[in-house]
Amino acid sequence: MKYVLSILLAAICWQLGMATNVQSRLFINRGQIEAIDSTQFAYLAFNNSSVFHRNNSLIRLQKGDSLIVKVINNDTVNHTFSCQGQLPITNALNPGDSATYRFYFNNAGLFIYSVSNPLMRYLGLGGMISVETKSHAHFFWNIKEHNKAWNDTIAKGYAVNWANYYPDFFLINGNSNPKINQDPVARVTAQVGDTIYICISNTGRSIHSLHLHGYHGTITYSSKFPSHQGREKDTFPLYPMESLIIRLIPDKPGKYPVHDHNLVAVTGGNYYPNGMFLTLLVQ
Ligand SMILES: [Cu+2]
Repeated sequence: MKYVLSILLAAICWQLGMATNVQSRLFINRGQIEAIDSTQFAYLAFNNSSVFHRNNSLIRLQKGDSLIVKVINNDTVNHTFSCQGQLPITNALNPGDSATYRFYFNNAGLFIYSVSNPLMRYLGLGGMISVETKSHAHFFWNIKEHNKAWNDTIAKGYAVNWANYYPDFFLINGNSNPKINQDPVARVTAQVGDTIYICISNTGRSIHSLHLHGYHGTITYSSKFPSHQGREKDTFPLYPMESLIIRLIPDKPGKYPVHDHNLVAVTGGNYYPNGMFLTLLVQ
């Protein structure tokens, strides 16, 4: 009965356009990921279970919803959760500890959740929260880059000199080319005339400049440069911890590449193609 009532209430709220509580669980997991040359290296990710997965969980809500997120530290070191657009969190979670946070976003947009230690973010801990107002199709690109050897060095607690940082492994939602195209959250598929939104967060340490072939898109949101809203372009630089939303209305069918215009980012080690390289499929 209670279950039926809560479904009914949710349905009524939805009908009235009322806010709901979105619940999410984020486990901080430690694991290893594999590069195209089969080397394995240390990685951290926020996943919705205690099983390590290389892609951080994506959280989506409608503007007005509150987000109730339980963070479980399944790692071997302390972490302090952080979330853009919210007050700083001060309590660290010891290994095995968990805490529940309630967030409310006053504005629609794209926000990065992470941890306060940038080294741990570098190791992979950074995901996206999408606060939406539109019902159109949304695609999500969580972009990161790594120096594979440095991941192991940092994971073991050794220091690195960021002045000498040369990344050699590039990911969108935890995948590099060609696997990005197998991820329906990342791979844009649309019909001519559709309105779609491409939501991009740079959770890495380098600037990435993504180039859409075949189409121009309009920036509808930039977390770092609000004045860029309304610009219509085909190349979109993203600074570390910046998020962008691009509205695209494809005017012709075809399969068009999207890639990082910094060409090292379409390789993995010395392998090409790899890295941040996918296609848009418009029919
Ligand atoms: Cu290009």
